[in-house]
Amino acid sequence: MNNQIELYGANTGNSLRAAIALEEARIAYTACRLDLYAQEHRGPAYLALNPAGKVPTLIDHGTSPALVINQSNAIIQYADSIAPGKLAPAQPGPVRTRVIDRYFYFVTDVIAPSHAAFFLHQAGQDKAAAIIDLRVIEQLTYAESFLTGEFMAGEQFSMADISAFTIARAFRDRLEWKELPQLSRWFDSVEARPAVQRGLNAFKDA
Ligand SMILES: N[C@@H](CCC(=O)N[C@@H](CS)C(=O)NCC(=O)O)C(=O)O
Repeated sequence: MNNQIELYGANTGNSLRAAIALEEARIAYTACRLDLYAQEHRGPAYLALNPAGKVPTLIDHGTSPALVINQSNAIIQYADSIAPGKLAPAQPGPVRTRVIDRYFYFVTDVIAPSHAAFFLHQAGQDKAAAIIDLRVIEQLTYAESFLTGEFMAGEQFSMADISAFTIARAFRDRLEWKELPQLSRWFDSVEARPAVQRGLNAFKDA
């Protein structure tokens, strides 16, 4: 272990969201890649850290006892708490509140239903999954109206951009980009950020 923080994950939206947050917050960490196909997330060692057998999981060995976080969005909140000002304005106030507001829009109105559609699809309920996916696309399309500034919640990159980017990336082949000039501009600029690229590569196959 090189760093006091380890991030266990795989090449999935939830893991990448956590990795991008750590990169953008400039928090040193060691990425520990799990092979989901080989069921590494279902082995006893990992289940002891995350009994649900899901990725990601963050361990901070710098606390006593070591802190274990199992939710990607809680990892983003933790990154914000230990590196204030990088993922949202450090001071309470209207700008920070707008960041949180937009962040939760993507978490609850876009990412959560997309997970539900994924499970419906896996259960063979393709018609129901398609209805929810359509709703996800509508909600992403609506985000065009958020982009009156450079980023999702104004002029500063924030956790709202991280939650928005990972789900927009998952739906990139299904969005009408030509009708979404602001979203298109925003997506390209977020994707080009060095920290975002490092996060996207955190769990790539060796
Ligand atoms: N709410 C959790 C969801 C975690 C989750 O569902 N992870 C998926 C990958 S995106 C997973 O581990 N799937 C493997 C499995 O269920 O076997 C979070 O945001 O971290």
